[in-house]
Amino acid sequence: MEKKFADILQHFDIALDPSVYGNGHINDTYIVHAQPDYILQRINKKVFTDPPAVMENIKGVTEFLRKKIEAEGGDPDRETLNLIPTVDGASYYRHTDGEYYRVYKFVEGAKSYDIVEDPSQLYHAAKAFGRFQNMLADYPAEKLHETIVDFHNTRVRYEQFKDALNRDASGRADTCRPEIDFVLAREKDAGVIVDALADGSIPLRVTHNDTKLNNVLLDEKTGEGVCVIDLDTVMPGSLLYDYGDALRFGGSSGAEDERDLDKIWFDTEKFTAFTKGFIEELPSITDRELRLLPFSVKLMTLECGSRFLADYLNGDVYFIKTHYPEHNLVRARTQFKLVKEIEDKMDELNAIVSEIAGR
Ligand code: ADP
Ligand code: GN1
Ligand code: MG
Repeated sequence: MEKKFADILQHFDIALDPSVYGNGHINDTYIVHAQPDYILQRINKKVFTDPPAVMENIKGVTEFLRKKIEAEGGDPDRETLNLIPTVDGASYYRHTDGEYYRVYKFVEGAKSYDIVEDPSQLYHAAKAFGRFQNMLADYPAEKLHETIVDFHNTRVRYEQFKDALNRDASGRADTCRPEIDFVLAREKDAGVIVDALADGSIPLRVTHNDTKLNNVLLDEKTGEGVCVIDLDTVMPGSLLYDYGDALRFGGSSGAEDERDLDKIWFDTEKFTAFTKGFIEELPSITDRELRLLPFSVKLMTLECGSRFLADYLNGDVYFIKTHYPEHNLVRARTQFKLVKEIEDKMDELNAIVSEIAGR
């Protein structure tokens, strides 16, 4: 084993070899095969500039969830992430390399998916995200650090995109004029959800904020949702962020980085499955939130595409896990294709929501 990992794991009282694991864009994840297995993660401190604050949130949230799951007769070792403390009782270890490491129990018998194989996966993912939000409904929001400021503030995101365009640090703007114009033409959408939160017409809730399908583990046998993971961005937000972001990813016919745009469309069957599961678990959803559900999918998809495009213009400094030079541009293109599709299908999507909700 590389000496560094041996040093780090010894602080968690683990003496085994880790190997690279998973397909997250942000942290570096390793699996440690043991009895039981563990997940070791290096926190991306460029993205999360205050890792101790991230860990305080995760410790608070996972302990809170554990108690709720125990009270409901669930299995707290599988239905929430569980941090393994260091031998000193801390929730993370800061190595002499200046990096922050954490260890979780590996959730056994469950899997995350990078591509939706069947709409029923979305139904089960939606129920898991809905339950997650329900369980955190009475979490003291004031205890949460804002781990990435303005994470889903789409107006700020729009300004960040324009800054990236004006700087054009990579000199790539000329290679993506149609994509740039696509974002600029949609400025008016940026304020819709932030304004509704600000004027109180939709409630502020404790939300996950990064609900892509590979951030929920589904049971390998039953297909049911087991555990919501990737809790770095749990913060106060809107239910629409979680719903919209999940369908941005899960409602697509293909991979986030599919190069052939003919293979990318927005799948109403997947939309229906997710919407059904989400509303079943969150009957308290307000009328205003309900009316904004389809729009939120468009806006979260536009936000994500703008972030990929801004990062392409910035020279791949945030989404650094690229496999070829245009990778972030390719990712942006799939998002914009989906935005266009969602715009074209908006009436149909609104009708599906009304039908499912019965209001
Ligand atoms: P990132 O922030 O980089 O997306 P994640 O926390 O989502 O990192 O972890 C990356 C992947 O590792 C997940 O998509 C999942 O497949 C796997 N994973 C993470 N934590 C666990 C866990 N406790 N048990 C099983 N698999 C996990
Ligand atoms: C990142 O960490 P991961 O891979 O689950 C990103 C999300 C994006 C997503 C796009 C903290 O999610 O906001 O929507 O990539 N997470 C962060 O795939 O920026
Ligand atoms: Mg993840």
